[in-house]
Amino acid sequence: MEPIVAPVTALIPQAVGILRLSGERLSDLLRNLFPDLPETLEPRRVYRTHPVDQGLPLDECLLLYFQAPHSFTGEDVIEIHAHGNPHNIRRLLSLLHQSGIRPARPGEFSLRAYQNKKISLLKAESLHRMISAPSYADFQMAHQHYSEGLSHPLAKIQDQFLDILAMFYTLLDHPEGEEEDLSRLSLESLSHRLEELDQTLSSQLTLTRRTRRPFNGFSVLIAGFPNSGKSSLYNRILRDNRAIVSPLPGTTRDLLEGRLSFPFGDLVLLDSAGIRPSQDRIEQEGIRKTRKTLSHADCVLWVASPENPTPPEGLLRDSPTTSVLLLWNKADLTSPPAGSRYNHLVSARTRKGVDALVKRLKSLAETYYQSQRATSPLDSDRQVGTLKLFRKSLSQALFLLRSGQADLALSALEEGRKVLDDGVGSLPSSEIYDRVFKLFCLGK
Ligand SMILES: Nc1nc2c(ncn2[C@@H]2O[C@H](COP(=O)(O)OP(=O)(O)O)[C@@H](O)[C@H]2O)c(=O)[nH]1
Ligand SMILES: [Mg+2]
Repeated sequence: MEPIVAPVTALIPQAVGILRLSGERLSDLLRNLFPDLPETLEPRRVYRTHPVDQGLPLDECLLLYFQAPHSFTGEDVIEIHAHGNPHNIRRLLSLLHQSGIRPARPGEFSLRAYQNKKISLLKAESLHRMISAPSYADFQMAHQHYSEGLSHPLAKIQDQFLDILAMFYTLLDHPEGEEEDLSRLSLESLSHRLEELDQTLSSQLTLTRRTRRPFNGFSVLIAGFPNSGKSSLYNRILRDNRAIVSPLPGTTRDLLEGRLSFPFGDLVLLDSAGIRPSQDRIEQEGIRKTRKTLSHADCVLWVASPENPTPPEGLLRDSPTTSVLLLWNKADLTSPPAGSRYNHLVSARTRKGVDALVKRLKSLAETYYQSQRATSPLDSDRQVGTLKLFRKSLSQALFLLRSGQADLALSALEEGRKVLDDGVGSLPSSEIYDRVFKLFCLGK
């Protein structure tokens, strides 16, 4: 396949930056840039090498070679370890492009691994989840799916289903009229097993819905009226100046996302557009997103301030999946009205109360991750879609079976088999990149 290259490490100042290359004729294409490499590279060897551009030494690198098919992608793969200055890495990338090695798309290495049958579709998705897992426990579960293909929930369901399908075929093969009672009994037990499978699907989907929240981690939404100090608080909690703070209402329009990483898992902090009637189309869209996120976030911090002391009636709902904390901000200016019930008094300006708030959030996040520990959800939305579609065929088959139409029930199950086959690993190649690999990170 066409040679490709991508940085595996982020383009930030760091000790080592790694580039990954895959495809045909790699060592020929590298000859000009790395003239001190031997004519033929030995597989699984590390070379110390000095890239040059028009006689000018560029850097000192380590180079590793994996020969096809014994590599991640199944093609020839080369990894170059250079000094991790982002400008250096960009320069090497650009010279590699000039040598005829094009930039890889995100996820393209994994796509090739899949196309060359080095990993299954499920494995590819487990790998993606391993990389983006918001906690170590989640990483471990994804790794379990990755390393033991059969323990993957989708593969287990497929296994269970194929057993039932085989049982159905055996029953239908039974000559008509013979041992009718047995046949009727067996059809009943078949329905029973399909019902059990449907139950498994239902709990798997509920479990996944609960654990795969939209923000990949314990999410905390900062919401409130405009100018209450949401963006200031966001910056304070993240100890960063990412969100624009201004006395003009309507400054924050999109959801901003920041992460705090704790040993037990990540906390995803979201800054949002203040809720108010607005004529501005972009601001309206921001407010629509905020309202939607109010019910999806794991925790909502409602920020009130002297300008707007009362939270809106009915907008905030404490539910088993979303906890609400009421904050009084700008405590450096005034105290909340007597009798009001705020969980925390803070001042984003002086930082007063912010540490106590972070402590509270940390403890909520820890509880969240503890309750997720024993679960093994699906790895992707695509897998969720597969199960939902499969469940439709299953319900249809059950309905037909109960109304005595065994042949039609079998066709419905065959439909279901196709859906599962696709889900587990045989998507049409034209769709595969967009549906699976596009979401992966660069260099993977
Ligand atoms: N005195 C005081 N002013 C604050 C505090 N937090 C924010 N502000 C000010 O309130 C205004 C709005 O802040 P901003 O964070 O942009 O509010 P947002 O619209 O809710 O995101 C800015 O002028 C901030 O400097 C605070 O704790 N005390
Ligand atoms: Mg703001």
